[in-house]
Amino acid sequence: MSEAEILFERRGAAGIVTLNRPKALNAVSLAMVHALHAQLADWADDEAVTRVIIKANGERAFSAGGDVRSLYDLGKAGRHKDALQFWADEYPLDVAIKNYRKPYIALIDGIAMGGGIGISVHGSHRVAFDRCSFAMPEVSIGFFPDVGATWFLPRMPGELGTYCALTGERFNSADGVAAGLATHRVPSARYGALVDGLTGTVSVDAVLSAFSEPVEEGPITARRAIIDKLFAHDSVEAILTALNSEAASESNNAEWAAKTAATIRSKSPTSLKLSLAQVRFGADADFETCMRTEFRIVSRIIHGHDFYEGVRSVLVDKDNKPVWRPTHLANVSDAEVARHFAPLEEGELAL
Ligand code: QUE
Repeated sequence: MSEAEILFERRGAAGIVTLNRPKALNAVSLAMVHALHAQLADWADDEAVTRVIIKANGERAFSAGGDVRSLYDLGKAGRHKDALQFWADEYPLDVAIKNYRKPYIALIDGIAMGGGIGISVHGSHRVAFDRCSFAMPEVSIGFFPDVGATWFLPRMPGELGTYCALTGERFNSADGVAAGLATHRVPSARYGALVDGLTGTVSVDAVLSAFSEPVEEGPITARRAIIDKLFAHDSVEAILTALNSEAASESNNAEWAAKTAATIRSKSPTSLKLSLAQVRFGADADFETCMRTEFRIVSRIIHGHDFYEGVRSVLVDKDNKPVWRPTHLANVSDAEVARHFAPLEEGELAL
């Protein structure tokens, strides 16, 4: 690494990880995946370290996801195997965090999307500060909600996970706690004091309880009843039909339903159908099955069209005018969805 993209230090009883790529919104690179996984393994066996804290440098982001632009370049250059290595190494890191035997505390005070959620939400403790903005926006870039979303989305209350996957909408700190993305809510003014508290020997739960504040109702949670009703369907088309009829009604959710339907219609049809299938599949699957399934999906998606078109429109040309292929939901067959979930001929995810 040229400048260290990720920093490690021990302070008191804590191993502290600091994401240090603020100009790239701390997007997770392959080097960061390797360094973090190795450091977690070291600290697991280090008796002086009783807890791990992960935080980020920069004002705007905890972590805006994976290094999607590099993966786009590799795929475009025909180097699919090299691209796949990123996810082959990232997903086992997410598993290691989920199975970590010491408290793993993510301090989130900014954007946490995609891969950034992967290195936070699977930890035992996740603190949402004032500037928190959680999202799984992969349907916007022709990708799919990965890093364990197959596991955590169906475990959100009601249909919040389905809503999160299909709209890519941002959850603020209040909605993040309600959805289970975060476990605690702490004001940003107390960030430094919380870090100091967590480096001592007082138990992590006791420190977090002392700093935590009650959570108000967030804008998404305020729509829980209608989200649960309209997003319960098992096809994207049926969800859109339900949103459209709500939009045509006299209800005070009509305007919201129209906007939400328009948001979903702008996303990759293939990504939408994959996402809904993941959320339904993951409800009854264990974590490692979910991660293996995601590796199957990504192994197919990098040979498709929409990932490149999505990244082009959002991150390369920034015209936000993707031309998806297929263009319409009706042209994404069940067989095409099933093909993404099917066992790999070779090279299943090694866990
Ligand atoms: C949807 C996404 C991502 C996104 C934008 C979307 C995503 C991602 C990034 C991103 C942002 C800034 C960076 C970077 C990546 O943006 O997954 O490297 O510097 O990683 O609409 O899924």
